[in-house]
Amino acid sequence: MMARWSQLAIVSLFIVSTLGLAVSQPRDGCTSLNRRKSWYALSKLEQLEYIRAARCLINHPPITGSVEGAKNVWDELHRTHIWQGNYIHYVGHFLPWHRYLIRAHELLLQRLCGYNGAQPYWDELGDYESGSIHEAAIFDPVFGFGGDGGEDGCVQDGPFRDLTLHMSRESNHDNYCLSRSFDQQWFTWANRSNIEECFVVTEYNDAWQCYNEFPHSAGHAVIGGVMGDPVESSGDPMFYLHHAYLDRLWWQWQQADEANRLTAIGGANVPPQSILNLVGLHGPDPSLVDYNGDEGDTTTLRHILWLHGIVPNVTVADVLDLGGEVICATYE
Ligand SMILES: *[C@@H]1O[C@H](CO)[C@@H](O)[C@H](O)[C@H]1NC(C)=O
Ligand SMILES: *[C@@H]1O[C@H](CO)[C@@H](O)[C@H](O)[C@H]1NC(C)=O
Ligand SMILES: [Cu+2]
Repeated sequence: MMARWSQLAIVSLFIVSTLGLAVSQPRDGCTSLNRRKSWYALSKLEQLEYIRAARCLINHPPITGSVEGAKNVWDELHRTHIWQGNYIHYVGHFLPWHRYLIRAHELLLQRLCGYNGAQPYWDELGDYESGSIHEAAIFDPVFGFGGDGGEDGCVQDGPFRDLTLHMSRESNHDNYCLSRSFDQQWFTWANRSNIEECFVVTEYNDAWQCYNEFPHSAGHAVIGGVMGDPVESSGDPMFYLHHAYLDRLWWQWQQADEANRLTAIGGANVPPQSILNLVGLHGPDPSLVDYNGDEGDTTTLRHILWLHGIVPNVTVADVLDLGGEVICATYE
């Protein structure tokens, strides 16, 4: 099932020696950048504070009033990813949509839960190069997200071991545990050469597919369980640290040619049927096909990013500059 994540091999003969530094300047209406750091760059107190805020979302009453069955804000966030799961993946707006979802999550932590920090990311390359997924400190039961699933698949320890998920592909009234199934073999996908191959791709429409394939798939597949499901994966709090990591890679790519890549977009809006079949997704819900503001099956700057009213609608153009008003962030 993990192999489902692997698609569209992009092979490059180029290797670069440096991935560049992800630093951005605040622009427009963004006055104070959210400084997003590696989990491992946070102090122990900052780690505990993030976990407190993440747990707060799980205990916070729903805010939209429009997600049927939602018992808390976590359910609402989970649902927006599930509901649109068939057409925010394997499409040109894959990276922008997830960038905005990360921002929404960061804003909710700050506004609803008094979190003063920024969204951290999981340094997957660092953990891959230093050893086994089973040893990675980000899965610490106290200063991390708890570890692997047990015999029943459910996470056994840490701050999210009691997390009950209510949203699934089938229902808004489900009850299932946060599961994981660590599998070291997929961690190789997180390797440096896979990242370097994507970094040297010049066209956005090739680059997003490259990042999607191995750097993105690695984190989902190596954790497995809920994270191993393309649609339900956002039920695991690790999802946001994984996607922030991916977003940082994309931002590094954008920064390598800011003159062109702060407006670079493209790709299909509707995933090819062959991929939908392979990953177990189905075609777009007809009621939502026209939701995105594009005139045809190509993602443009006008494409609407919609998060179920959790945060206001924005367009792809609004999120391409990480230091702009909407995202207002930098990666360290
Ligand atoms: C990196 O992973 C790819 C598979 O995604 C593999 O083909 C390649 O050999 C790996 N490279 C290294 C240096 O481990
Ligand atoms: C946001 O976008 C969605 C999808 O296009 C649309 O259904 C909804 O009405 C929009 N919301 C607002 C407030 O414009
Ligand atoms: Cu996703």
